[in-house]
Amino acid sequence: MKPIDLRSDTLTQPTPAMRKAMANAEVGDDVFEEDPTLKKLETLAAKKTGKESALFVPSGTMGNLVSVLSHCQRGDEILLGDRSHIFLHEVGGIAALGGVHSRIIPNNPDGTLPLPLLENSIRQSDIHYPPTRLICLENTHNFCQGSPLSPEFMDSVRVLATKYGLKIHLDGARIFNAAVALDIEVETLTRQADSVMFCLSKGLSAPVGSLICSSRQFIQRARKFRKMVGGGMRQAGHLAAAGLVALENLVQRLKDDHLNAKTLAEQLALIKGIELDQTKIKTNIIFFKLNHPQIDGDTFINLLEAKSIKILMTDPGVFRAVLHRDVSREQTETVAQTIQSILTL
Ligand code: TLP
Repeated sequence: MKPIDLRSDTLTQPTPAMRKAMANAEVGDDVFEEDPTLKKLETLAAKKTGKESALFVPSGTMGNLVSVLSHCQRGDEILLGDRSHIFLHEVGGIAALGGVHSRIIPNNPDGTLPLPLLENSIRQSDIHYPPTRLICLENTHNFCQGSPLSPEFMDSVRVLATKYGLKIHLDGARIFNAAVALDIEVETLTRQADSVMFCLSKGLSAPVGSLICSSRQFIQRARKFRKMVGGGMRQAGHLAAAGLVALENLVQRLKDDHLNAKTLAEQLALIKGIELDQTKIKTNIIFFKLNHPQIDGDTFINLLEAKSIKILMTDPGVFRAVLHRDVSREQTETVAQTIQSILTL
């Protein structure tokens, strides 16, 4: 039996329409900037985020790295949340490869950053200090229950950034989930950022790829850094073709994933041994804690695997389930029932 795999929305398989578009894509050499399909995708991405220009990169991690490299010099400091993907899950690339210093600020549970603390963390000019250059935000905020950040929060950070001459980079790996959850245009969430990275290979189901969107000048710099880190691609239009299908046809269906997440969260919250605040579930990501006298985290994962269900343990006793296109409404019910039966053994 094919497992119900809730470990991530990165697991989504390309749709039949994507496979067809990929096979038939008109392509060229993108290092020579001659791939028509890739150019079409970059133009569409720039339009959707309200930016002048865009650059296709193989992954979200490379997108964030290249963006930070394009904003910062070695020795610069950036401000970012302690639960942010860039800080937690990108192998410290910005420090290792860019010499960029991270100043972390505890995220609020909804993924925002406390504004007074953010402001206090901006360095004064002093011989002892690295210069603060950039604020990084994440929307939706993966490790804060997939929370969408509001345009109002983005506006407040913009005010601060402008006051102190800082730039804003937005890790918008799941920015389309945020826009769909808030029922607003993506542009409303990206206009305050100087650069934004979003992913095609998560809930949008494309097999590969992310985009960096920003000003023409920034994208020129980013193109050079992408080449430096080995991300210059050749007939990448085959990949871009799937991305076009994603942006044109698969955005609105993210609502189904959000609805499934809400339903699953409601059911899980009723199960004894599970700690979950279902009111916090706004998109496709659910985090919950296990609090059971006999079953520890590893045992729980193994019992679920034995029933062909996969979820991630992100910390001891803390689990993440991500809803996506390859998990149906019926399967979410199976998941809830299975967890209930495991925990009432
Ligand atoms: N996140 C992955 C894991 O790395 C945790 C996942 O399964 O959620 N920004 C955010 C907010 C992300 O969630 C991710 C991937 C990335 C960047 C990096 O994207 P990729 O995996 O394409 O490098």
